[in-house]
This record gives sequence, C-alpha cells and structure tokens, in this order.
Amino acid sequence: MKNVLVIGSTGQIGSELTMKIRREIPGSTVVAGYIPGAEPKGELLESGPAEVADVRNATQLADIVSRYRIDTVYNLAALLSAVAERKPLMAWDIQMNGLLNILEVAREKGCAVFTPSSIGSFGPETPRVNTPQDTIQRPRSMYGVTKVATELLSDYYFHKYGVDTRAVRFPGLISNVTLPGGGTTDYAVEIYYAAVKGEEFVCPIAPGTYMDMMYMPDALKAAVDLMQADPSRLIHRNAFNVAAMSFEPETLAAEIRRHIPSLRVRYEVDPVRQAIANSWPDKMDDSCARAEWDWCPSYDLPAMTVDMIAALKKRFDTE
Ligand code: AKB
Repeated sequence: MKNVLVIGSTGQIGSELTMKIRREIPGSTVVAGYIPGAEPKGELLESGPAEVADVRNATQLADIVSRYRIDTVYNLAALLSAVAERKPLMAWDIQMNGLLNILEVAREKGCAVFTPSSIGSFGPETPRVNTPQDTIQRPRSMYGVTKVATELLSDYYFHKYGVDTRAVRFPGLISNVTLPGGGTTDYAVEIYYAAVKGEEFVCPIAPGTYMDMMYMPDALKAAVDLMQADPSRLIHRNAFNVAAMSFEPETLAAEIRRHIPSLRVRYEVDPVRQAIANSWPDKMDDSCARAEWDWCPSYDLPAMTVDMIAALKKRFDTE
C-alpha cells in the first residue's frame, strides 16, 4: 500500500482514513477523492493531492489510477441506510454501478480494493446474537441489498480475475471529526454532540434496541490492517465481521451521564430507522477476523466515551 486513492475522502470515514494513511505509512501518496460540493478543506486539502473522483465516472477513475500509479483503492462512496431508503435508485447507482466501475479499473490496472460492507448486510432472519461470519444475509433495506451485492461482486472479482478485494462489515461508527449522514446508527454520534453542547437529545431509536458499534480509531485500524494482512492467511475476503461493543440507547446515555449528568434524552422514534435497526444483529461474532488477520479492537464503551467527550469539549471549547 503505497499509492492510495480514497474515494469519499471528505466523509465520516474518509476524512480520518486519508489523514491516518498519510501520517502513518511512510512514503505513501494518498489521493483524496471527492465529488463537487464535498471538497476537502484544511489539513485534508493541504497535506496531499486531491482529485474529483466520482464512482459513476469510470474514465475519471481510470485516469486518476494511471496518473498516480494507484495500487490500493478505498471505495467509501455510499448512501447510508436511512437515506438509501428515501433514494433507492441513487443508492443502487452509487453502490453498485460505482463499484463495478472501480472493480473494472482495478482489474485492468492491478489495484487492491476495499469496499466496506456493514451490519446492514444482515436481515431479520439472521441470528441476532453472536451473528456468525457465514450466515443468512437477506436484508430488506436497499442499503442492505447493495451491501450483500457488494460482498458478492467483490468476491467474484477476486475468484474470477484475481483482484485483491478485501472488506469488513462495519458496525455503527462513532467519531468526532466528520458527522455521518443519514445512517441508522447516527444517533450514537449525535448524542455526544448534544451532551457536550448542553442540548436535549431527541433519540430516533427506541430504548432496548441493541446494535453493534465501534469507535473510529478501531475502524481505521481495521481498514488499514486488513489491506496489509498476509493474503495467504485469509480464508474469507468480503467481508469480515468486526465487533467492538454493543449497546442500546439508554446504556449509552447512562455512560455519558457519568461525565455529563445534565444530559437530557427524549425518545421520538423514527419508524424507518427503527425498522432497519430491528432487522440488524445485536452483536456480531468476529472470531474469523481475529484468527485470519489478528483483528482486536482497543476501545470499549467507557474508553470511547472518555475520548469522545474530551475531543468534543476541546472542539466546542466547553471546558
Ligand atoms: C448506517 O447506519 O447506515 C451505517 C451502517 C451501520 O452501515 N452507519
């Protein structure tokens, strides 16, 4: 992994992943790919090259890959689960036609490709607790349909053409740099912002709804470590369960109140997000990731909460 293209570099994952690889992989060139209207700014713009990289434009992708001799593509372009339910055709276009463009460029130019899957690739018939690596995947959301198809198409390109495709199934990701947009698990980020700003939090997910969650530093570690893993150890490829913590909204609120006792939460359940959440696992079994590439998360809920609150207090100057 030397010359890297991050597609979706200004999004929740991309903005932090681009900077991590630039900082931590010596000699790497990381191109921050973006779409017009979501231009990189500040350190992201100043610390390396940036190019318009729309997954729907195959010629544009091929040109960037050739010019920068890209060997690894992180394909982070996606509409998240709640937005994808509102715009299913656009979700299909970005997630599937876009993926096909990337895989074709990768096949022609010999790049490795990471396209994340998600807990959204599971559905109501999937075992909810200790969800196995290989199990039933019959999601009912458009987001989930595209995630299962992403896994299958990525595996197809590996088996048929030898394209080095690898991925994880991300849980809900909690971070403090760039907000997520339009996911079912976004509440678990937004509650921290509300707590630090002293605002009431209106929670769209009902009490008692468990979902897998992960702190962003662990998610970035997973994305980088998997792409650097010894391929001879990989039995699976697209995509590995990775887990770090699992909680429902009231447990998260209680943990935050240990630091900010004034946090107020009111529940106003969003039926679209709730239906999606009800169809997702409570807690995945990530033993294959642990066995095949030594996956191990560093943050649990208490450790993440300390770090999130400190970072947001610094950012909003509320100490
Ligand atoms: C979403 O909620 O849509 C995403 C996901 C879990 O894939 N955060």
